[in-house]
Amino acid sequence: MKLENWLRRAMEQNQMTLHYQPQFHLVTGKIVGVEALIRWNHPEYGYIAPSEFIPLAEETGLIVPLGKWILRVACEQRKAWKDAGFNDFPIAVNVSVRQFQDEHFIQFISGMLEDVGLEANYLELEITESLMQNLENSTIILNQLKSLGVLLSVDDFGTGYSSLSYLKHLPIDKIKIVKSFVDDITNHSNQGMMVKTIIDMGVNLKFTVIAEGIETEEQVTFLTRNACQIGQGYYYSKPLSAEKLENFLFEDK
Ligand code: G
Ligand code: G
Ligand code: MN
Ligand code: NA
Repeated sequence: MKLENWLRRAMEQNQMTLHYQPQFHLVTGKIVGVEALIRWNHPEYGYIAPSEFIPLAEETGLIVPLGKWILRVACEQRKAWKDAGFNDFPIAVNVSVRQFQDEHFIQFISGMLEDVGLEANYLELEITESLMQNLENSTIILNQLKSLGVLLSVDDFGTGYSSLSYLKHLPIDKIKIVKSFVDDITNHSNQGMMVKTIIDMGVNLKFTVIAEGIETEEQVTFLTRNACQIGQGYYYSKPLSAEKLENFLFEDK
C-alpha cells in the first residue's frame, strides 16, 4: 500500500492521536501553554515515531492534509478545554515549511477556527528558522497570519538561518531555545553561554523566551536566574494524552 493510503487510513481509523506537553511559567509554576505532538499507533506495527513519518509526509506533500487534521484536532481540544473553564493559555502546533507555503494555508486556518468556534489567540503556530531562507515570502505569510490574531513562535531557535536582530522585524511572539543549547547548561566548559545570550537578546527585543527539553533542576535554576520566562521538558512532564493533561490543568486551577 502506498504511504498516502497508509496515512489517510491512519487518520480515518483513529490510529493517530495528539499528545500534549505543558509549558510552565518558570517563576509562578503556572501552565502558560501546551504543545500538541502527533502520535501514531499502528495496529500491526505499533508505535511509529513522528521522526519516522513526518519527514516522509513532508517529502510527499501529505503533510498538508495531515497537518490540517492535526490543526483541527488540536483546536477542537483547546475549545473543549476552554468550555471546561481553562481559559488562560494557547495551544501550540508544529507547522512544517510545506504546510506554511501551501497557498490555502491562511484561508484554512481562518475557516477552521471559525468552524471550531475558537478565537485565534488560542492558537500558536510553531514555525522553524528554515523559513527565513525565503525571508521575503515568509514575511508576507507571517503578517497575514498575525492579522488573523494567531500567536507565532520560532521552534528550535539557534539551529541556523535566523538571527534575533531580524526576527524583530517579523510579527513573532515567542522563541523556543533549541534543546541542544539547553543541554549545554550542564556542560561545564560551555556553561550555557548561548542560552544566556539568546535569553538576554530575546527579552530585550520583547520576545517571550521558552526553553525546551528541560530535564534537570540545575537547568531550571540557571534559566530562572537568567530571566527565561517559560520552560518545557521531561523535568516537568512528558507529552501526555488529553485526559492525563487534564489532571495537570485541574491541579493548576
Ligand atoms: O514528538 P517528538 O515527540 O518525537 O517529535 C519529533 C519531531 O516531530 C519534532 O521535530 C516535532 O516538531 C515533530 N512533530 C511532532 N508532532 C508534529 C506535528 O503535529 N506536526 C509537525 N509538522 N511536526 C510534528
Ligand atoms: O522539534 P520540536 O521541538 O517540536 O520537538 C519536540 C520534541 O522533543 C518531541 O519529540 C518531544 O517529545 C521531545 N521532548 C520534549 N521534552 C523533552 C525532554 O525534556 N527531553 C527530550 N529528550 N525530549 C523532549
Ligand atoms: Mn515544537
Ligand atoms: Na523544538
